[in-house]
Amino acid sequence: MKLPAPPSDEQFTSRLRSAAVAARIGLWLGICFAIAFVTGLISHYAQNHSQPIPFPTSPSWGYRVTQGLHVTAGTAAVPLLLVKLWTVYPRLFIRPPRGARKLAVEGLERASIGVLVAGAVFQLVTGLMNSSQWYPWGFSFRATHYAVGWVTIGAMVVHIAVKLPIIRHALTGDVEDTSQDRPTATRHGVLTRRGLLRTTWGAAGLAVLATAGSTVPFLRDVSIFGVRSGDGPAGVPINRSASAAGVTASAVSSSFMLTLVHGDTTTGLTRQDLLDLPQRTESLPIACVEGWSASATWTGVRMRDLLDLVAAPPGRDVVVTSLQQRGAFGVTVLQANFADDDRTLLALGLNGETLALDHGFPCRVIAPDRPGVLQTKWVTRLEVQA
Ligand SMILES: Nc1nc2c(c(=O)[nH]1)N[C@H]1C(S)=C(S)[C@@H](COP(=O)(O)O)O[C@H]1N2
Ligand SMILES: [Mo]
Repeated sequence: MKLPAPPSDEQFTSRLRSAAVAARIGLWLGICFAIAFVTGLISHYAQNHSQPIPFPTSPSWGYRVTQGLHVTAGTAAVPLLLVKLWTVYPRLFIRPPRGARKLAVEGLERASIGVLVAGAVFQLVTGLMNSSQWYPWGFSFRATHYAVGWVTIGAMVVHIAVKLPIIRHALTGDVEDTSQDRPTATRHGVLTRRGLLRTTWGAAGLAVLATAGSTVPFLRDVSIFGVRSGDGPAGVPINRSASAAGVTASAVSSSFMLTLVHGDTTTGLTRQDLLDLPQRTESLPIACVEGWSASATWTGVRMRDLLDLVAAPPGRDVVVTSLQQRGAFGVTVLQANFADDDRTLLALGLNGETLALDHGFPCRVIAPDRPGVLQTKWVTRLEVQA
């Protein structure tokens, strides 16, 4: 049996597959990846236990904006990447040059593009799967997405450097310019180059609208990708329910106690004890790493007031333990600057209602400018670190 021969680049004749088109889409793709990279670094840092430079607690909506941008930029990149790959993939089939040196240079360049494409596809696919809470893989999403982010950005910088002369020529010239096209790319189709670009911007714009809806309230109705943009108790979405976390029985148990620990000092508080302490109300968003966010008004005890009960000095990290036994979010670190911020609460109520079981009843952490994943629910123990 004879394998079919690979196509030759001459068989690809559409004049839409042009450097003039690829560079224009590539520019916006590059912008999206740069935004996703920078906001990704911020999110990764915000989730580190140890923060040599404290992550700021202001503005309270900072993480909401950076993480919303992260997921939106990634989603917008999906149609851009698909069209970009379509315009350039025939170049894969251009016959390799003769001569060892040229061949080596060409080989390296193609390898770097291979890394870039594989990395970009991996980031977009795992990112989208994560934001729809689908984790069929065995690896840590955060560590892998972070590492591949560096690799992808590195390969992107190499790619831009190598292609800079072509990019500059393409972007300063007219979109109809053909001077850098493959010789056979001359056939007119149903779309003009401008038409293809407009369609691509339209697709990216739709993707933005569809994701931004899970962050921007008035866009919520058009948000088909905003998986958890819908309602939960008190009008705030639920990330993981009490039953999924396996805490239903312990959370409603009459023997529930919040334990405060500082060195040798230990205090136990019931939910009624917490309600008897001075109550504060703060408007703070909950901003999930998966991109959705919601404004909310929380009522409860100021974290600093609780720490005062066990005579904890300022500047101490606090280890927060949840009733939740399984999963990675049962124990989190509330860094000192968050613990000491006046707006940080151990919330007992949400939007004027008693905190729902699924929102973390009997009590949960809510702090300004903090990744949702660290706003620990069903809190049972606060331990001040040395
Ligand atoms: N104990 C515990 N706390 C948790 C979680 C969890 O799975 N277990 N999920 C976190 C995540 S990822 C988010 S986004 C917020 C969501 O809070 P909500 O479900 O009240 O909206 O809770 C956080 N607190
Ligand atoms: Mo989350």
